[in-house]
Amino acid sequence: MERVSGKLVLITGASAGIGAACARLFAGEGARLLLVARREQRLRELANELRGKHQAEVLTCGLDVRRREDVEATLAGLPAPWQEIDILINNAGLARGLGPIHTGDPTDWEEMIDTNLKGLLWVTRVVVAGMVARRRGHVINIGSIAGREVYPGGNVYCASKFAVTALTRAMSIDLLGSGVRVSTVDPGLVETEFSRVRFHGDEERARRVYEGLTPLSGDDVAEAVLFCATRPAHATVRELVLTPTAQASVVHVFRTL
Ligand code: NDP
Ligand code: 8X3
Repeated sequence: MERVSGKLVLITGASAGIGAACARLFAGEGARLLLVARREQRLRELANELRGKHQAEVLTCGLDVRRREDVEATLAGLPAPWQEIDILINNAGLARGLGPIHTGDPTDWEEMIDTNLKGLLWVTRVVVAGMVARRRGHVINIGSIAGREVYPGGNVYCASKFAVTALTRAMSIDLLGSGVRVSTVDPGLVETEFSRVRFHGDEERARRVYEGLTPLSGDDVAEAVLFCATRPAHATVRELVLTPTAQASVVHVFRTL
């Protein structure tokens, strides 16, 4: 088994949900953490928690992954001990809206494509170049079952996550023999801030998404990410799909209401 102790792990979207859960789990395993998101105050609070609980080494960066120049400048400007990233967890992402294609808001569409697809590319381009030069590293994308199946109103969010699936597979081919591993963890329903963000702060509508079933937690997904990160060097988890037991597909969900 590979150990993550002492490894430098970059987590995008670490201020909430799955990203924050990954930060807590990897800190407990002794990893060094580079935490990225727009809400820097939240990152600082999380960093203080992890330093207190685990004596973790943590660096936080307020960064919007949609801004390519900022991504490049931030990563290029990291202090020397924080440059050599061992594991990149591409987690920053969001859904906006659930309307059909003819009434969808193009601003929402741009936000999803700019974050879930282009943001992932900007970060990956820089980080993977360093990994290839060092001949070691692991990219773990957080995709979704929405990147494998579509559902009503999922249109552009699904397209952005199908793109992540395509990129995971393409990167796996491009990086064959480079010493850099590529995995994707594709969850179903996870109760985080995701639905609140999707419905622009409508708490009641967000709550109903998880009504009548036990959804995954961010911690459940973090465990799957850690599993990918700890396989022995000769074994790579390519694609790991994790759903609540009450979910068989994007639309088949068993609810006790
Ligand atoms: P949350 O809303 O709880 O967390 C999303 C994280 O992404 C936040 O930390 C947010 O930080 C960050 N983020 C969003 N936009 C940007 C940006 N432009 N730049 C930097 N960081 C950004 O949702 P989840 O934890 O559920 O989502 C994490 C990932 O998991 C996403 O890629 C999502 O698509 C995926 N996923 C979620 C599922 C679910 O049911 N919840 C299921 C399958 C996949 P900040 O706002 O501070 O920038
Ligand atoms: C999030 C899961 O089914 O809400 O990627 O799209 S779903």
